[in-house]
Amino acid sequence: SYSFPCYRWLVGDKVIVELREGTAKKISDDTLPLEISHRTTELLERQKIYRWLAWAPGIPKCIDAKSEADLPQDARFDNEKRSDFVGSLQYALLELSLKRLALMFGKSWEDLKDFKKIFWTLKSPIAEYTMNHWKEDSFFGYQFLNGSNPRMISRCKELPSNFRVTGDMVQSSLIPTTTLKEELKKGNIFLVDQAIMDGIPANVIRDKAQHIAAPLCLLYEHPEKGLIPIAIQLEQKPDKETPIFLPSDPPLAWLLAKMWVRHSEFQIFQVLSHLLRTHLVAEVFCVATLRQLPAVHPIYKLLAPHLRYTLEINCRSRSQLISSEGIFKSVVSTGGDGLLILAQRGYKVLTYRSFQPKFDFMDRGVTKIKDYFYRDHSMMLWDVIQNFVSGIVSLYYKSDLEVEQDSEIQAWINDVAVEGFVDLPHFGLASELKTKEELITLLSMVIFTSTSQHAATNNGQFDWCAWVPNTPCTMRCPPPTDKDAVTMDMIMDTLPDISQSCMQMAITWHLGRAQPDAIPLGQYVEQYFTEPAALKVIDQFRKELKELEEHIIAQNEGQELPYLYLSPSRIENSITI
Ligand code: OYP
Repeated sequence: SYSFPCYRWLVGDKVIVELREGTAKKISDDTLPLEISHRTTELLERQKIYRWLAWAPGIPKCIDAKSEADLPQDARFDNEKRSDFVGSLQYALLELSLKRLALMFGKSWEDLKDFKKIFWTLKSPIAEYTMNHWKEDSFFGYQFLNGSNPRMISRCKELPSNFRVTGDMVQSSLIPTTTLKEELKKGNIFLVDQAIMDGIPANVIRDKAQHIAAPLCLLYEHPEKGLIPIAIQLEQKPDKETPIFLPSDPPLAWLLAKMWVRHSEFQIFQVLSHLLRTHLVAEVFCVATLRQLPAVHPIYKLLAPHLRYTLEINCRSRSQLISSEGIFKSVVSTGGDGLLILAQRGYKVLTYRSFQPKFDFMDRGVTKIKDYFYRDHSMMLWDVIQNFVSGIVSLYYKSDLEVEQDSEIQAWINDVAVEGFVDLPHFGLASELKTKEELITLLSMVIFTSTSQHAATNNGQFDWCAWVPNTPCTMRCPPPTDKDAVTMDMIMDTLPDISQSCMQMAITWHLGRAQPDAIPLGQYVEQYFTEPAALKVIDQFRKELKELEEHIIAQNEGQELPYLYLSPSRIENSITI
């Protein structure tokens, strides 16, 4: 069975979709009037079934469906996937014996070690590592490079005017022979600025107001300790009393300041990096592809396997996760109005450029920072994917002119740029494709985003979030203003309550665990292409992925904290979860 229609067959004067042996064809390659009219008929039919919907203003458009039940059969999970998906969250709650704990609304844990009570059946080696090391500054720093949200950190050349750190404050964190000024110049100072959280309305859960802050965190690439935080401010607009938290502060104050940064990370990670930048972006290409490219088109055949199940998972997340009564509303601080406002802010500043790893790392000034495995693996994966895309595109397009004259491809890019990414003048993606190179870059971005980037953000979420104090999904008290007044009771009343912690654990497991029916990157189980030249390009792609796999495995051997989210065998071929 195929997810999306894939063959076309001529029987007398009838065309039967689903059953066509043979070669991919652009519109200019089809010569028989019947073939050409079939392309049109097929697209008209598809455009009736797959329609754009603005689910909310100011975010990408999506598929017009009230729930997954409205989707055509071709876009649905198969039975195995469906029962696994539905069963897995139930299983997590049961298995953790969270059922009873999950009902403890509003009840705080008594001590940090109590979080262990939900941490005994479902575990992962990195989640356990997190539990044992989460308080360490270098572990905190490491997560900005190789955690689930590895794109927040930028080189800091000059301190922002609203972040009043002085050289004296941070001197004791630096090696003695240097100064903050000198390190800023040398490029060893980095900034995580969570300004986008500023003023986001916080959720109210069971009548209790939750809290949100918009921290700034300064980091230093220490020659021995690696990347470490050296100063944290929890507000964007400081007044005289706004503290700057430092590693030399009372330990609980410093720990709580770091938790506030990690709490903002959770929101930005889930709503912007994960939902917006992978799920919703991939959906735009999915809808445009189904509406504008007939099944016989080479670019349809190239993309279809990378778009499998994305419509259904996104429908489920709109109806159960981010809806007004969904899981976000019941346990996350940006649930309610906040998450849409946050997504709209993130959408406004999206750039096509930032989806291309090379530019992303250059623009953030992080091309030299050490042990940035996410960066290194992303760059290698991009090259392998681009090589593959280039091989396929070159089989079907002999010149730039052939791209420019492919009316179906032009309708496709127009649908993407004008309909999907509606009202996004600064996105930087033109509504026409003029060259092979532009087409290759765009298709590489689509495949990279729906495979590698999704894996890098999604697959580690249990590892980094299962130990709830390391990445809290909500905060129940306002940020501290007096460093000397931070107590353990205050921390416990701030962190997620028992029931919220259970949900965080269960959902991140549900989404982050390896999917039982996963098809790994480059495995084309459903054979869309049949011609030998295309199969050869696919073979080469697999070969290069295998070499990359071996490289990554070798690099990680014996590492205490391995980075395996981007090893090709663990990357799914499309966004299915
Ligand atoms: C859809 O199975 C999805 O009924 C997950 O999300 C969970 C449900 C529905 C509901 C549970 C069920 C699929 C795909 C996605 C995405 C991006 C955002 C992820 C946010 C995760 C938030 C975790 C919250 C922890 C408290």
